[in-house]
Amino acid sequence: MLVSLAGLIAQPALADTEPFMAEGVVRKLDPENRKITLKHGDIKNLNMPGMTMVFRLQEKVEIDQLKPGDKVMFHVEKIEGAYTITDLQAAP
Ligand SMILES: [Cu+2]
Repeated sequence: MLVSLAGLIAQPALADTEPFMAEGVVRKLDPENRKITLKHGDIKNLNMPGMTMVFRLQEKVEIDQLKPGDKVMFHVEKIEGAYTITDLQAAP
């Protein structure tokens, strides 16, 4: 009883509902084309290993405060065939 309860609590209950935030470092900013190049860690919701690549930015995502070298946390989804960042925050 206690063991199974502990097992339940240990499960990442929010994993299916909370968007996965990947880690990244800004390499290049292209605000005119709404694109950003990031060196990123594992993106678990896309089964993507770490690499450096270009992402599209959803309209609401602001990058005005960013500069190359900044660490960020971000959520990306494949939208209309393009890897699109839907949420991006400066990493603590
Ligand atoms: Cu990638």
